[in-house]
Amino acid sequence: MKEEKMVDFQPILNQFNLSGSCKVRPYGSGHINDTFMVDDGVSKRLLQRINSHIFKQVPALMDNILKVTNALKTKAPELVSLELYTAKNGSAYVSDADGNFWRLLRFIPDSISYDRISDPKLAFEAGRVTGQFHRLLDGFEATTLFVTLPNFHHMGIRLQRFFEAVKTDAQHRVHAIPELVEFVQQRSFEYCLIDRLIDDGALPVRVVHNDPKINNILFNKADKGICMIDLDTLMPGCLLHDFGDAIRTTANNAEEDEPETEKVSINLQLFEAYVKGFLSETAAILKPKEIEYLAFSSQVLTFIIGLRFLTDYIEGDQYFNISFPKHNLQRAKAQFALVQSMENCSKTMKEVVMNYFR
Ligand code: ADP
Ligand code: GN1
Ligand code: MG
Repeated sequence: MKEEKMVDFQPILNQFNLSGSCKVRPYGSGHINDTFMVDDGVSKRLLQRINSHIFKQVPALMDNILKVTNALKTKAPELVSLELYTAKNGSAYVSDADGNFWRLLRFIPDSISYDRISDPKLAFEAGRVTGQFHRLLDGFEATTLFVTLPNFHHMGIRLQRFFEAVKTDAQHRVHAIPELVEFVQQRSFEYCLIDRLIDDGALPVRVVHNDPKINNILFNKADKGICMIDLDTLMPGCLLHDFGDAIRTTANNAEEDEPETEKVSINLQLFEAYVKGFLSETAAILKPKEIEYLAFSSQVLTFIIGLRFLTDYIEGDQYFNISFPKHNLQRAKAQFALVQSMENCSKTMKEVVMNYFR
């Protein structure tokens, strides 16, 4: 848990031409940045402190966001997408006296984000919005984007870091979790399959969001998906990473950090609805290997996020924002329970995808 120093918002707001009399309050439930709602009595905006421990190259990160949002606007001007305010210095971000970077976002009006859903209509919309993002950016030269977090979804490298953390065991936490270490060991070869396909050049390089969890999609009050937000991890990459990570949170019968792991399982109805929404936009652009491994990617991404939560727990909770001491451990257990459930349903999940193409 972070020890917070009080923020003096006045000098930051000044740099965006906003008066210090705005009301500012914490907003949202993201694990990485700090988000604040800024209300001047007329309009609402979102001010975000970009996590500089994680994002070392903020100018390049912001440039990625501008490139992609501009491309989306050009392709589909009628659609809503993330919009940044320009500061007095002409840039889309400013810094404060402590060297933190801040940006100001247009608050998309009447929008809602969910940490968890249970309505197939919302799952369909989440799939449709994510698929639309991929369809619109198909053909965008992804390699022009900066690689903000190298090897973000590289399983081999995540596993290596995990096993190093287990060996070092700096916080003396490993003795209590042998079954989790074994869970990882048993799957470490199988779940490197997407790495191997990428290394073999079997999957196209696309613009990938890399963090399309349900909380990073906005909906309107009529349950229509509006757009994807939280674009910090836009990078050249593999579409399977977006599909798999989205399923992890969209089609889970429980919360990401559910303490009672027996409640965690894949919801096949939500899975099917997401698949339908996603493929309604992407069926024509997907390559055969992407289709073949779409369902499997759900297992891989759930496993890798569980692995990251567990590594962070073992290393002493340096990365993800947590709300209580064993939060990362609880998250990892819940993710691994979901992996197990997906493994049990893997044949059905693949059939759901393949049925769409029959
Ligand atoms: P984090 O990286 O910490 O997850 P996000 O960019 O996802 O930060 O923002 C945190 C939350 O703020 C989101 O989950 C969403 O609820 C809300 N949010 C972010 N951007 C917007 C926006 N442009 N309009 C409305 N709500 C937003
Ligand atoms: C983080 O920022 P947020 O909460 O949307 C993380 C993702 C994880 C996710 C798990 C930059 O996403 O990779 O999947 O938590 N973002 C980063 O909930 O590491
Ligand atoms: Mg987020």
